[in-house]
Amino acid sequence: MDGIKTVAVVGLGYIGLPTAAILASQDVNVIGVDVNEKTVDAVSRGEVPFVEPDLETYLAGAIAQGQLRATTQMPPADAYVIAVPTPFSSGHEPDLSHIYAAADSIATQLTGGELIILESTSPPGATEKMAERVLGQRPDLDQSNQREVLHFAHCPERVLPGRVMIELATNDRIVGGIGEQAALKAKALYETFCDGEILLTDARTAEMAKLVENSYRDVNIAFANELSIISEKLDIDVWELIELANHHPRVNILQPGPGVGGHCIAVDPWFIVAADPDGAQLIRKSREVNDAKPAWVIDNVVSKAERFKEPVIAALGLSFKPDIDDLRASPAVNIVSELVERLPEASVLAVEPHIDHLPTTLQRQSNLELLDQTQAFERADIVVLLVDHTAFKSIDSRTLADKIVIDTKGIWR
Ligand code: SAJ
Repeated sequence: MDGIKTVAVVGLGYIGLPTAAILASQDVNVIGVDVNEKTVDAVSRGEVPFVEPDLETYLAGAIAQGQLRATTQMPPADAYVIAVPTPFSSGHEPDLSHIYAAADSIATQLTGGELIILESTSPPGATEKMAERVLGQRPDLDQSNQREVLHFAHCPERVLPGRVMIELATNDRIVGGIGEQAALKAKALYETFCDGEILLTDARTAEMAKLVENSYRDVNIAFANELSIISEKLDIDVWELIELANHHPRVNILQPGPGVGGHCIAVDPWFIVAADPDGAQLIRKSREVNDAKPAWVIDNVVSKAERFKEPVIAALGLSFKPDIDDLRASPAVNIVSELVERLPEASVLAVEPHIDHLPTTLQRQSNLELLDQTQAFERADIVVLLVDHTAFKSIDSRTLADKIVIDTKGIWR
């Protein structure tokens, strides 16, 4: 594979760790790098610090066979895959500090000829900026007018949490090189484990493609969320409405919910807005529509709670989407947090089968408990369904008969 024997995967999170594990399952020597010692220790023991089907099997095999090791120190390697977070600042501007920190650390190890791939979701131009930064620190390796001495590429990840190990192997992959040689080298690396088509382009287009995919989904969820608000006013069942409209051969409306969460779809569209604030009208508005949905749910619950002196509210689900334990940027967490603030006389009973303790953001609230479904249903006056976990779908409708039900995902219709 084009002289690539050792790959350092920088950032052992939800994307970096699965990528490191799948690369190690091929004939590649992989070094996982993370600034967090606890993560490195867990990975070294073959433990996955989060829930992702099949990942533990891959990881345990790779560690046992000596194909993968983890460290906090940036090593020399033939290729680097950077998968660090790219959050946005309070003003919705992309924060590239983790990418720059990784690039600075990589720059110290380079000898020439290495491939440096940025996988982190990034605003257009980020890979070029990263390359400039590395070359700025290593002018000895900057021979841009002659041949490519270092190779830079952007290869956005597009895997769905919960299906990561399958989608890493089967999804088509966009590879954007700074120069054709970089793109071809990166393609050869991904071909070791990816059976999907590998599509070559330049780095800027690859960056934008990733942002566009998630914005497409965000805009379409915003459409569904707007329909749910309009339908409520018009006394129409939005779930039936969408199901009927989707029978049209060219209509495919997504599902409304309590808001859009996670670290991708609720973040990436802002990178396009930041890149062209005047042009990105629809993309910005969709973000605003989706971000406003939790407040709409909260107002609904608060108005239903008014008839009780000391309402007991069961909140079903805390994760940002079904059947995972990931609570980051979850609209359900925000809704529960706001409900306990706004209704101090209420008891809020959170039910989340995928966790065994409340996140720190919720722990201090005295009128909030984490309970199992049966205990919560025994006490609840109001049941608000926030996540369509499979476990909730089989709830017997008779247990809901004497409760006020607010079903934000339409699973009990
Ligand atoms: N959601 C709805 N209605 C829907 C679909 C989703 O309200 O019809 C909500 C979910 O409940 C969740 C949020 O949207 O709160 C995002 O969930 P998701 O399943 O749409 O997406 P993510 O964030 O788990 O993963 C997305 C995927 N992107 C696309 O489908 C275009 C995934 O392929 C990307 O790799 C990932 O973002 C990423 O890392 O960027």
